[in-house]
Amino acid sequence: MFSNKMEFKETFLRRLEMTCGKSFAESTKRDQYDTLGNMIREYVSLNWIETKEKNRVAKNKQVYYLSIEFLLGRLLRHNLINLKIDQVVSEGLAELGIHLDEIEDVEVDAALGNGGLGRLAACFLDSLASLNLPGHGCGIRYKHGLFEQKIVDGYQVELPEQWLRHGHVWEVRKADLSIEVPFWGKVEVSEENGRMIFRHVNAEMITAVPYDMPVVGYETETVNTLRLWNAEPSPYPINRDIMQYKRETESVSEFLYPDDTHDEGKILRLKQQYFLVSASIRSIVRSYRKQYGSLVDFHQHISIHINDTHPVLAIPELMRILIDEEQLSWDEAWHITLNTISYTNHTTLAEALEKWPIRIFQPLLPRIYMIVNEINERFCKNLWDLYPGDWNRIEEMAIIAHDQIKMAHLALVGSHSVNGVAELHTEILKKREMKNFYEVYPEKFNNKTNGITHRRWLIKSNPKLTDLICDAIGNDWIHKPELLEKLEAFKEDSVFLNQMFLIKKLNKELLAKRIQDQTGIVVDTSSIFDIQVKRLHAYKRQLLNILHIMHLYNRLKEDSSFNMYPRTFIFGAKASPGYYYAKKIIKLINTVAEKVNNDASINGKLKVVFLENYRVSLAEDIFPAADVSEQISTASKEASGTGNMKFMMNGALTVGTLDGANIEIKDRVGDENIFIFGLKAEEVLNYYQHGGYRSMEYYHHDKRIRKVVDQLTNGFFEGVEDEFEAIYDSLLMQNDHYFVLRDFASYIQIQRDVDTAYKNQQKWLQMSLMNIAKSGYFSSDRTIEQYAKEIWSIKPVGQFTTS
Ligand code: CBF
Repeated sequence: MFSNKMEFKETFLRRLEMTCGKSFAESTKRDQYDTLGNMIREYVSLNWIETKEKNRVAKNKQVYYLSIEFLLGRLLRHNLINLKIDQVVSEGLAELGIHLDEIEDVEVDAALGNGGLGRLAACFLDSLASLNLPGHGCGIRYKHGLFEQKIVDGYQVELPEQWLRHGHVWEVRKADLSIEVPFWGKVEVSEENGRMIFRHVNAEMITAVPYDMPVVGYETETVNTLRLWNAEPSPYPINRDIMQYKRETESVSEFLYPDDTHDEGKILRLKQQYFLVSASIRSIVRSYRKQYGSLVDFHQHISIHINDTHPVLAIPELMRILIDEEQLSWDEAWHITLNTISYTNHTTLAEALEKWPIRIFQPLLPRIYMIVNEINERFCKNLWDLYPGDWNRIEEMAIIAHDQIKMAHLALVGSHSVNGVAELHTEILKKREMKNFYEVYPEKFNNKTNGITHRRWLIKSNPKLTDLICDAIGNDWIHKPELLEKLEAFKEDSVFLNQMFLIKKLNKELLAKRIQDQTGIVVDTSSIFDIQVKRLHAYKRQLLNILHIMHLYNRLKEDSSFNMYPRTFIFGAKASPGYYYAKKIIKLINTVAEKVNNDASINGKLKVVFLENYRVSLAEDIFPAADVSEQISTASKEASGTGNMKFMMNGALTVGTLDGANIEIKDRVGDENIFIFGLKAEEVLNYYQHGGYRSMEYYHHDKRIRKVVDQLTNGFFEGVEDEFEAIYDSLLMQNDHYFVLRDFASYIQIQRDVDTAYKNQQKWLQMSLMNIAKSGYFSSDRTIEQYAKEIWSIKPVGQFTTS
């Protein structure tokens, strides 16, 4: 399409006129964005076709990553970088008087996910393509992604997100590949030639229409596919009000559920899950049959990964196809299914473990229910053989018990691999949460510590640091991120460290400008930028952070000689709309911000900023500007975390508990380059099991605690006296389930250590350097290589086009 700047400009101008029907002079930024986006999508289409063809001809084993969430963010710049045409394009545009940044700003984030789990799926897609691995995503094309957050008077207000309002240049609708997904109806059972035949009749069909997006690998010809399914009315006849049917149908892909840790318990959620699974598996099987005919070797050529339990119906759905359509025996079908499906667990939070009442499940998915029931019966029978007479154990482990279907149990039984997302998390699964299952299937359990794509989270979001690294150690680390370790050699190089300092300063200035534009708050860029950005949840303990800020404020007010390095505390967090407590924390952060930021007597030593509508594109500006990364969850609660890795890769130092992947970060950077505090997981779990913690004692014995807790309700925040009662009660009346007060003293102390450390700039920069140098392990390339080798057995194909 173009191979140099001149050609690019010519093509761009021609295409702009042709697609928008306007002259260049008349064109808007959106016209320019659409033109460029379409051009780039077409630019990759030959390789897209070629990749599919290569996989088909070579009969490569493929993996399909089924996920109810893909938190993609923006794609324009990311694709330009991966194609290595970002420079040609930005220079070409500049010669036309267009700034690429401005065009990029037109792109709305594709926010089809809530947080960690969805963003992980997006990072994995990037790594799969960049490593030339045949791996594709399957998800839902929600009309509205995660809600847009506004802060009004300190409160979160939710607005529907509208990413498709202007269309989406990266997708291709493939209506000819639509799939009919059946719901409701009943199953007729008959016997024909000695075989049981199951017919799902009177079903109501929903048409799943695929929209494919190219997933472009870095410096490679590989272009994989992300297939998102759109729910549309089916042309099949229905016996009911057509308008109601249309509304109900479309609602299946209308909204992303705005929570990844609570089971909303809605029928629509179950519909979404089966819709995703059924459409994806039927379409995988359809193309498989075209190539191979029979499904007997399916598992040799196809791997299906389920990202948490949301797509777990993949297990009975594949069984259904193999038995009802392919006419295999139960045992044959089970062998294929088990060897095809693998499962990742992302959390041990009880409220996230999905359970469906039979009364909802059975009528909606009658044939699938029969299969789940059969799986359960066979499983319980096996358990009986293993543990004769141990009813309690069997009842606890059953897939169906007390009129409910336990999705995690189905996943554990029907997958050949079960992995946690960080070492500690996997150990907790094995030793506690899934102990019974681990005893039966020890060979299934394994760990795959999460990772992040360094292409988005370093190369794209921090170009200056990227250039500095390349100047210092060359470019090889881009393909082998563990080579970032070579940076260690610059630990004593004051010129290099000073450049790091200047880059951080520049990134802080950019963020400061954004803060001022968005909130009006002026922040001091020489202060410590101390940042906590993630979903708002009690276990993530944004409360601990804000109570500590209140404590610092108290110190500054009480003691004019209190010496602290100026700090800017920055928050970004969305609370699930129905999560009352989390919303109160947002209000508290904003209330503290209001008070602290407007108190001239503290001489700007403390600033508090809440950035609204935290999302991928905002995160890309935040991570590069951070000095301190807050990873302060109650130990044992955060399965892994991935923000911790993004901060580290951009040179921020972690203040964290020994939770999730923080532990592995500490193991790599060493105790001297991280700030660890608080209870350990073992201690927390022992408290939960045996009791012994009384938050009231901490309140009474530590006057620093008493002061901040009392301030929640004693009128310290004028006009909002009743606002924070729920928080006060959670800490004292409900015995502080997340150990905020228990960890408070140790948190104050570690924050003093941060203060002292930052004052020694040279030392701080060395610590920061060590974090960047050791971050290569946390690239999702390493994680995906492990999945590819140890779970999916897939191999790279294709070759790099350039060096
Ligand atoms: O594994 C990715 C992330 O998933 C979660 O966000 C999740 O279960 N939804 C966990 O809470 C994170 O710890 C984890 O990093």
